[in-house]
Amino acid sequence: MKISKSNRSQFKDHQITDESVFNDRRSLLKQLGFIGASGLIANQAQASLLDIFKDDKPQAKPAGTELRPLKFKASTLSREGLTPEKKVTTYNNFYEFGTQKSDPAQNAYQLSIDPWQVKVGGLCNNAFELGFEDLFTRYPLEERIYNFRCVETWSMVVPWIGFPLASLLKEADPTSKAKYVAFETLYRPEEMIGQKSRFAGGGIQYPYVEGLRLDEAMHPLTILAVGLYDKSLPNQNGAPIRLVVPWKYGFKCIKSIVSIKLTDKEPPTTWNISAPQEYGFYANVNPQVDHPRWSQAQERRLTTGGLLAQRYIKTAMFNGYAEQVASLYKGMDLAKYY
Ligand SMILES: Nc1nc2c(c(=O)[nH]1)N[C@H]1C(S)=C(S)[C@@H](COP(=O)(O)O)O[C@H]1N2
Ligand SMILES: [Mo]
Repeated sequence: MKISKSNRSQFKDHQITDESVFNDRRSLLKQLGFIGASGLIANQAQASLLDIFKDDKPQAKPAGTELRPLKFKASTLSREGLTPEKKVTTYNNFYEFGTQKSDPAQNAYQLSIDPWQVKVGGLCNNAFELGFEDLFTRYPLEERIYNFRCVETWSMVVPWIGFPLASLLKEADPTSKAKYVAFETLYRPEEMIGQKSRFAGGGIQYPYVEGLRLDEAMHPLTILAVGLYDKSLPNQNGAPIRLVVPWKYGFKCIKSIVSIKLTDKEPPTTWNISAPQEYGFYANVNPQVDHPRWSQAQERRLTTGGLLAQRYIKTAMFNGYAEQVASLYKGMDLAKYY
């Protein structure tokens, strides 16, 4: 997310070096207006074009992340078009383990997730705690196949396993004063190099914090995920429990949660603290409201595992979930409340 205009465009991450694909990619970049229609590329431009193909190689599954099969009710949606598991688990944003997409898969094995404790409290009648085992057994698990759209413009389709956040909040029984829900990630610098070193952690504030309005949190599409692709979450994807709000940009989906608190005030959120002009509290996916440094009109969908492992598609309002969630924002100026 710390992308400077000059040399780190959102199209930096490609896994392809094959020349035929390179040509394909060139025509795509041309369509997008990245290179001149003449097809002539100046040396410097060519160098930076080559640069955008170089990283993003899949990493080997790290030792130390023990995944377990989960019992869940399978989704009835088609599994066609899912982003491959390997991509989902090796191309990550989790700044606690470094700022490069490949860093979390390499470093997150250092996080110990069992035992784990999630505190649920604040403005509610029934504060409680969940231990590691509770995360997988307290509420019935179901699979949810969701579009996942990062504010940086890449996107995936992920088969999550989890339970509605509403199930947990109903158990907490919010008081009438509760208007928001505040979330917090684990703070454990001994195991998280990004928390230990400001440089490794990209200079953001830790612990990572996020928040939702109570009605957003209670919405049936909002889940707490404990798994993906039939198994418990790999550490790099936010083990043992993370938030998934499919109509919002990915940074709302806070990972490795230890605290869920009902509040009466809008909670501070990490990326909003870091760059308030760029990242708002709402962060609803909206192709009409551009990021100050790039357009949000389209996205790079990471698809099959082949050479052409991505394609550019139009970004949909509320990430394709407008029918279900647009009513939450009736009458709100979405350019102001971005
Ligand atoms: N604690 C924490 N949660 C986080 C982040 C992070 O850096 N730290 N990154 C966010 C961002 S920007 C995105 S896009 C998603 C990425 O989730 P994924 O790696 O499972 O695809 O996690 C979000 N949750
Ligand atoms: Mo993101």
